[in-house]
Amino acid sequence: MVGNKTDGTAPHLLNRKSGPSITHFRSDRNRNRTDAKSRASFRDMLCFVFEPAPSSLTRTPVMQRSPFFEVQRRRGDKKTSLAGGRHGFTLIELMVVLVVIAILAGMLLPVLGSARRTAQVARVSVEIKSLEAAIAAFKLKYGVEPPSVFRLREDGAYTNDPIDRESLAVMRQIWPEYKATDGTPDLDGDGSKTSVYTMNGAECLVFFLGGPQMIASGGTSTPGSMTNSIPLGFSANPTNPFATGGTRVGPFFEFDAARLMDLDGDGVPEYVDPLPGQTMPYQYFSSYGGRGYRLRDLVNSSGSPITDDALAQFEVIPGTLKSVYYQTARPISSPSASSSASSPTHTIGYWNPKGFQIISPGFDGEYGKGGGYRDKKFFDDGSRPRTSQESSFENDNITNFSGGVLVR
Ligand SMILES: [Ca+2]
Ligand SMILES: [Ca+2]
Ligand SMILES: [Ca+2]
Repeated sequence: MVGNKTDGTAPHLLNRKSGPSITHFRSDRNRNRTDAKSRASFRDMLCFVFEPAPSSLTRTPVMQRSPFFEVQRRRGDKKTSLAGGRHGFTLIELMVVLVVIAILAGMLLPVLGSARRTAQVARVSVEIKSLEAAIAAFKLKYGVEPPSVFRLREDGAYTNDPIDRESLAVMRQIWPEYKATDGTPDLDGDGSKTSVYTMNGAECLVFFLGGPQMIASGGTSTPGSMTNSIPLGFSANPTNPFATGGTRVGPFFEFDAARLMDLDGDGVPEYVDPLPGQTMPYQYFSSYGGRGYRLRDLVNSSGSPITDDALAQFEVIPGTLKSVYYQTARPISSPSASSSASSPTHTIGYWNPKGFQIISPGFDGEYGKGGGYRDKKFFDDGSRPRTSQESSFENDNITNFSGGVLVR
């Protein structure tokens, strides 16, 4: 077998090694025989190494049975034979590769997750900047920033209620030629002009930047279901700004319809940020051109104003943000009834004291309680100690005064 293999499989090897001289070949005949034998033995060893193992010892039955590897093997028949019959990966090799991939993936996934989170926060920050620009455009047109509490009566029957009076004052500033007591068109299209809308800050943000078509009949808390809320701005007719059609002013912001929701079901939508699965809206609070954040903006869940300073909390939605943010631990030295809703005193120490605050609840959908915040640190607001859970709710909030996430 050795001799046959030697003579039959590698004559070129012998010819090349034997050299040009026949004499030389003959004189070294014996030695060449020995060399040929040893070369044959070496080739046998190579064959032993590279020959496929007997089927009973094959350690890759799954791969060898796999149609994929069968096809690959047939395609590679020529190459395989030239390479001395080498076959595919062993199971051990495959497992090692898988383990290495798993380790690399384990190292990479947190980095990718962190990068994705950073990108999502950046998107919210950019949107908040866009909202700021929209508010600036609104102010450029109308001379004032949108209020953060507003009541609109379709029948124009405003009362002596603080919110009614304040809303009339806002409309006189924005549309001085409009006679609010004449009422509005049937904004929600329910067939009657009796609807009353008391808007909190989140709703004012949508209404004043989007226009009267943002009001819909009946609401739902599901984002994306306010299908008939269309941002078309206000009528350019100064005597009838809530009319539909005609030349428009605005909209000042292009709302994504898929992110409009109506948490309190009053027909005026709120707007949620683009974080995945977000269900709580941007909050908006105006300082009324630096005159101060006001108690009149504190509307409770039933739409009534909170007039007691002891309840001086921005509880727009129950269980959520209870105050705008201020920079000192206790800006309210002695909350008392003497500091009433009609004489706001909370002008010292707030963030953006001459502007407004926009607050996203962040990834956890929780605002926390608001209040004292400065230099990546939360303060007690004076009413009760802030718990670590309350702080954790606020740590991921994204605002227009902290350069992105409230606390990194
Ligand atoms: Ca109506
Ligand atoms: Ca609403
Ligand atoms: Ca939060």
